[in-house]
Amino acid sequence: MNAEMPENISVLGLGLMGSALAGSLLAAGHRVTVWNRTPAKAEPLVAKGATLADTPARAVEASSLVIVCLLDYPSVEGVLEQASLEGRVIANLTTGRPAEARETASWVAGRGGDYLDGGIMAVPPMIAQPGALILYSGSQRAFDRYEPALAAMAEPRFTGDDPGMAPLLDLAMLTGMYGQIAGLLEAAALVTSAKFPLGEFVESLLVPWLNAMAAQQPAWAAKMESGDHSTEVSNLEVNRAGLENLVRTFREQGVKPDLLLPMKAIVDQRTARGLGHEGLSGLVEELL
Ligand code: FVH
Repeated sequence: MNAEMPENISVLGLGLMGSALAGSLLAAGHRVTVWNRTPAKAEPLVAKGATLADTPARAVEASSLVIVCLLDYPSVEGVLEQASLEGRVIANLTTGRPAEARETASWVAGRGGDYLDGGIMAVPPMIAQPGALILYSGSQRAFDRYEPALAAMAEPRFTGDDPGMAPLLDLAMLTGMYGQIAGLLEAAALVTSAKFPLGEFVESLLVPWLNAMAAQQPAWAAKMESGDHSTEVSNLEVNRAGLENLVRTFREQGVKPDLLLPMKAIVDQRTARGLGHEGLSGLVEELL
């Protein structure tokens, strides 16, 4: 595939993710310069047409768009401080905290560069495949200029001019994922304790149930936004009794309910405040 507008793009960091990103840019027909602390990792990309820079300074000099994908933000600053950033767009796709993104954006601006922060919602094999998404925030001008090139890696979505927004949304999505994994782990332990075939439970019962529950989440979000936590379905009092039942069952089965206990505690807390008539959406108020 050839890019309609081939760009000069540099990629700093050729770990699993950086290599996948650089490979997708090459496959789309861009002129790609790469740099990595351990240069040997560049070999497969050089074989596909990438140019290897021997220093971060040379890599940044080669392109006006510089994609950075390193282990963490301290390594990003350690690498970028070796280069002149004047007139460059730095798209930092390293995972980090919103505060780190804002700090790095100011630091890059102080050195004459434009900054985009990115949150990659994909694992390396998903890069350039349907379903891969990268959230961006920071310089709208930089995003608009390079959106077609960024699209070679994954669907690019701009989320606002606060550089901290993309990493915050990235972490929020991971939070949803960890909640789901916590549920899977507890359910798997309970089912295993009863010697029911786990694969069958997950495939034929749990996944369809979770999909049905997930479909209700936009309606829950609307309730959280409006502050109207009334419900005609199952109020907190009903859920409090349900969780009590659940935790007792776990203990009777000899399984630890440790990942469920924080949920039970927050339901108990809100119910004790006389809000047992509300729906589960009201629990967000306890967290804010
Ligand atoms: N892999 C994944 O599934 C996730 C998906 C979501 C986003 N993450 C984030 O992407 C960043 C890089 O992850 P990665 O998978 O490429 O990680 P590694 O394969 O371990 O490569 C790390 C690269 O960072 C270089 N590096 C580490 N420390 C330094 C340093 N002090 N100075 C310069 N470079 C450094 C390392 O270089 P080398 O070890 O090859 O010499 C690799 O290029 C990360 O933020 C994930 O959270 C991936």
